[in-house]
Amino acid sequence: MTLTDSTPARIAAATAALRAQTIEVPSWAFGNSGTRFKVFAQAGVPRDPYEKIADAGQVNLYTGIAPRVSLHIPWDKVEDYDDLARHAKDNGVAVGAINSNLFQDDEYMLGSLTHAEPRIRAKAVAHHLECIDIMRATGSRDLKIWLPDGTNYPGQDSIMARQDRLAESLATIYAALDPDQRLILEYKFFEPYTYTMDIPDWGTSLLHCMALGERAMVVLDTGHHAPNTNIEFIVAQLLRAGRLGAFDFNSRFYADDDMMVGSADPFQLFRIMHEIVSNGALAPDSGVSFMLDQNHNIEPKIQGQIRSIMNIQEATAKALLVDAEALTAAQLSGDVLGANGTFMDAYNTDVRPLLADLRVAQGLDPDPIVAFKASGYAEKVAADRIGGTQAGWGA
Ligand code: PSV
Ligand code: MN
Repeated sequence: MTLTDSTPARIAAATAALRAQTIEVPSWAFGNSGTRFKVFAQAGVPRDPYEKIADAGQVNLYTGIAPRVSLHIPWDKVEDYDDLARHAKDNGVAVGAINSNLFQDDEYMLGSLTHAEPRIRAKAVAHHLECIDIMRATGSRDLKIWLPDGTNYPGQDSIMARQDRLAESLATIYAALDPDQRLILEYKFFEPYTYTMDIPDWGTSLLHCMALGERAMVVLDTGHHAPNTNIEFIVAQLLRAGRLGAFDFNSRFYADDDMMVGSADPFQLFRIMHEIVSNGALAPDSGVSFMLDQNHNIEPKIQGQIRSIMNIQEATAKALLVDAEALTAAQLSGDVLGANGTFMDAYNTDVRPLLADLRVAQGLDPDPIVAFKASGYAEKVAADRIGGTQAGWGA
């Protein structure tokens, strides 16, 4: 199918929805990254949160749809958060979700929010109270928690007692939030622990969120499922429950690979965006925050973020071009092949001209990567950012 097969009305509606779409980028994507074997250093990588935010500003400058940057605490700790928020504004962006960190402290080896020792649980809770203060200073809405806790051996700890401790810790954190702030809770089925993870799946996250209250929502990281999991089914379930708070978008082949969104399986990304679009969750006030969570190991950082954003835009545009009436009619009449054909027609449409036109209409270059490369920013920061310590995964 080509674009000309879509009605002008559908194209106009798709364009309007694409104009309103926003995607949040993670500060940690701009630092050096790698695997547990090697972290590769790249020229021009930021040395502090200010430089990370400046790089995030570049992503927004060329795509026009990345107006927020998520921070990770303590990696992005600064003296003056009002000043950091001002710096973000000067760079055309705002502070997005504040991510807590429970995975880099020796005392958390056997757990943080679930630890058997009350003193260590209190320390982990206190870290979140600090994150909430940072949210107040930066104007951030979402406290994002990924819980790395778990066990490696059967019998190592009580599965039930850990859930009870977790529920109590989360309730204390939730109670400290302001009325306009949310707690968004991520799940992951394995890693760093191998036998149990304390929040391994969307069901566990959802149960905790429901016990906490309305402003607790689930975060779906696309890399955090077993191979072949039907992620769009989970998206539909969470939307139905009104508890899909955010995505951490990335792509994976084998494990939690954290690669560019849509690079491994663009069709899966389209299927996810179809659930979003067809259930009205693309609207800016839907409560679903679209975030990236990636670490670029071998590709240039800023371009990697731009590519991911373009991939999400393409999947979204295709989902917006689905002939919803024809699809519903085929579904209701039991026309299996017709329904699937309508779905695939949209997926197989080349939407790149539509997105290029949209960018031009917004005063942007039709190709954000070409424009970024031509700007000379990468060469400039490589020359300027000499000395100091480059930010890396974990700093
Ligand atoms: C954990 O794998 C995770 O997806 C969480 O979102 C963390 O905060 C992030 O990665 C850190 O890279
Ligand atoms: Mn994540």
